[in-house]
Amino acid sequence: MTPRVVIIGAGIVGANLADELTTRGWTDVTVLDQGPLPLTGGSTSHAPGLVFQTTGSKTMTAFATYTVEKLLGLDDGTTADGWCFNQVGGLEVATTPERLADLHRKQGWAISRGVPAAVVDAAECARLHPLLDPDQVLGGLHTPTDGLAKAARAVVALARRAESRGAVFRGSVRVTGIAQSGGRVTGVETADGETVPADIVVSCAGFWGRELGKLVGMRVPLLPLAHQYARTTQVEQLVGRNGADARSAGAPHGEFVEARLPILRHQDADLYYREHNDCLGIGSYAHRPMPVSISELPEVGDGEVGERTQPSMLPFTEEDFARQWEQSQQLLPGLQRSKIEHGFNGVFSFTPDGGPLIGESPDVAGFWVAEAVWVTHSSGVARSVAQLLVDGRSELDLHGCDVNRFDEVETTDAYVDETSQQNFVEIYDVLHPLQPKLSPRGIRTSPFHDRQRELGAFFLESHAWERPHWYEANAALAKDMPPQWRAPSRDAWSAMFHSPVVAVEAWKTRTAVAMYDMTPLTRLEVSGPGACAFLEGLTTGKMDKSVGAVTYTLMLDEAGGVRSDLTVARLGEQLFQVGANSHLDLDHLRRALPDDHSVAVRDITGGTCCIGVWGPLARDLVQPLSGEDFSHEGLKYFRAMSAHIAGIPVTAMRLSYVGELGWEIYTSAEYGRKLWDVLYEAGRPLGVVAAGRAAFNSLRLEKGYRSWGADMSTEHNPYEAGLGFAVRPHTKGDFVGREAVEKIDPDAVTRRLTCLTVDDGRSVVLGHEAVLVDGEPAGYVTSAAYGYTLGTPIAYAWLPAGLPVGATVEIQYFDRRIRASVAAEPLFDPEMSRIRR
Ligand code: FAD
Ligand code: THG
Repeated sequence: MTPRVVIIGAGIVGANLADELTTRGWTDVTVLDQGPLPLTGGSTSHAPGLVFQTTGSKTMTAFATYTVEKLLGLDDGTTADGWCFNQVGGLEVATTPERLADLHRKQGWAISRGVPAAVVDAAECARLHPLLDPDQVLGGLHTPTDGLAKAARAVVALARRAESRGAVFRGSVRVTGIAQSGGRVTGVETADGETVPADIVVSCAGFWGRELGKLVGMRVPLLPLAHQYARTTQVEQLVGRNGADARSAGAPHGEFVEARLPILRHQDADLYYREHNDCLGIGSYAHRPMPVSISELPEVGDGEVGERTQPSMLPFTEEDFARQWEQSQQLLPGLQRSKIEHGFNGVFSFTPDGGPLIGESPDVAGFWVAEAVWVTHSSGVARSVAQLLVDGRSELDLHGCDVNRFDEVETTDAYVDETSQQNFVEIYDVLHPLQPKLSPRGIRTSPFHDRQRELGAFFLESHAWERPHWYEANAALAKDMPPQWRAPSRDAWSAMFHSPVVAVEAWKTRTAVAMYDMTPLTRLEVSGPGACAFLEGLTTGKMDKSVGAVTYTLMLDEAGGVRSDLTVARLGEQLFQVGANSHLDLDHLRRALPDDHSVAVRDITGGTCCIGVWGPLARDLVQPLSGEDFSHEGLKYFRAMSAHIAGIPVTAMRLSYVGELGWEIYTSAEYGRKLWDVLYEAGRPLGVVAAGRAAFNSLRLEKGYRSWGADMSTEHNPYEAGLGFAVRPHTKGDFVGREAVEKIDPDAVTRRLTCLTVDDGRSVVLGHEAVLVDGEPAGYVTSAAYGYTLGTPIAYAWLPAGLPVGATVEIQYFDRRIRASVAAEPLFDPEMSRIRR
């Protein structure tokens, strides 16, 4: 007996999920939709189905690649027009040099993920897509495996396959409630008063997701927005090329295709194009964001079949399209003899960070969501959800997709509405990896914020926190900085959101002392009689140590993938403070809590603050302010103690992500500003500086410290990630992932997180670039920075194991190939002489 699953929504996501679950033998699946089947009136019903596979996210690309593969294989072959994917290729054109450069960057993402792609010149663009005026474009990115998904047909084919294995699809059934008992779902309630029993409910309700979430008190952070799609009248050049009368031996699927030209993106004008037989479809993101209120949508199913109103199709607002039509005629001159035949404003979902929403409600067990998913990613998302349900884990790293990745403030309607609209506006923009939101800003500030502003902090934003990236005040110190600390000048791209001041902050940290605001680091308190055993069961290290011990440890999943890396400080017999990576860690710990109430977990980030005081003079700064013993013996490396600093109660933890002597000094929020002032004043004679994230990131890479999410994730085991030292099964009992990691031979891994230094000593890369070995794509950069202490740019990259120290590789940076060498790590202070003294 497999669990009874009810899927809400028979769009491309729900249908794919029914297919993926039944393939895995979970056959008790019921799919309910408020609309009629198969065209329910949701976003899928009219989706033009362009599938461009490559984005900045490796996981999203993998989702898309699987969608292509799966839909290509979905042709049941019984009819000439049974195909579900028309692999016409994708072409993204550049009309500005910035865009052309960005397409080179994208080409690197593609090839590092096994998607063939090439940047081609204007003539080749016009050869691939003869409607293009080559004089309008500078070049383009051609991705031959992209194409058109026939989404509505795929829904039918997937439903048929799932039904053949036992799934049931029911149309015109509106879900109005979720039945629960003891914190678990037991079924769904319908508008007709029926209760359909369920052990697991998966909401695949698309842009209705927020409404469905409300039924269980879950905030689903998405915003429905309308997006314009228009169809032209007949385009002369297309007549006779496609459709039933175009019987070409080369037709990819049977004889009837609607399109042969590559799908086309003109991102500098926020436009995209596809053929519909001898007409062209045009999509526009150029207009103002048009948020949609669910209550104002037309009801499903009014009117005749064929012209039935679809709630996801709103009337076309012609005035919003006028300029885009002109731009289209300019790019594709053949359109000058055509008109807009009709159009609509179609509704689909946007989210605060552009990612989809996958995962289980934190409060109601068995209530899952898979929403804000494009057709492009639908099969991949469904596969991952099926893996989560059936196997307990997804092969792909989902941290950027998890519905629980947001802190509470990021799920409020005000935040979701504003950030999602901003994502609509920016959808085709060339975005720098560090580019911050302009708004909303200033939501979360540490108690040091006013002081940071006085010092000229340049802030970037993360999870609604303002985080100083560097401080302009330190520019005045540059004149005293020895020349070897000065970094070579950067190219324009890597110089964005960067300042030469960062060198000063790195120099001062390594030679004097610096203060780092660590407040935004997620801090959790785990307490209660069961706390120690609870943490033992979830981590790879020994937790049952003396009070005052701090442990760097990993949380693994069942397969040994790295779920997170944590610092765990035992502050009392039954009290632990956990330094975590994100809200996902809180979510994970909460789910794992024992039922007997012997453990409590809470997020204490908000009420507390932290300053990292690090550098060779850190002890000279802190000791005179305190009656407690901050000597090497008095508070050893990786130990914590309560202390007073100038009368302020603090917790000091002796550890340092930048690899220097010093402490993370925690206090509650109300003392924060005083603590900052006291330390800053006492540090003046020692040359203390406030230092920001940019120096922090550089120094931690010199020291070889990993950043979870960027450098490693659940896709990697600890040995591959260079974190085997934190796995200590001989010190403890059972823990999640133990069995899996014990089977791994640390010396036999096939890939490794590898430290590279750039040979020319000056080219700085930013992360996500492809890495080539012997000219072939072999991996990708995770994190990178200029290393000021060493005078070389550093990049960490996933690469095949076995590359010897000194081996040469190439990093593809835009259209350049930058030579780099495999280096022994850590690059800085491998003897730990800076920290242990
Ligand atoms: P839907 O197809 O909307 O399915 C959700 C279903 O849930 C609906 O059928 C709805 O009736 C049902 N439902 C909701 N509430 C309830 C309830 N209470 N009870 C029962 N059932 C309920 N994506 C691409 O990848 N490429 C493109 O080129 C592309 N172009 C687009 C162009 C336009 C104009 C639009 C509007 C969208 C486009 N998209 C594109 C996005 C894509 O269409 C959607 O992201 C995708 O179809 C969403 O699929 P879904 O299954 O999540 O949602
Ligand atoms: N501070 C605190 N908690 C954290 C971080 C932090 N939690 C999340 C993240 N950062 C964890 N990452 C690291 C990475 C490396 C170290 C600490 C936190 C570190 N490693 C030593 C090393 O590898 O040499 C520890 C070795 C050991 O186990 O003794 O210091 O910044 N509070």
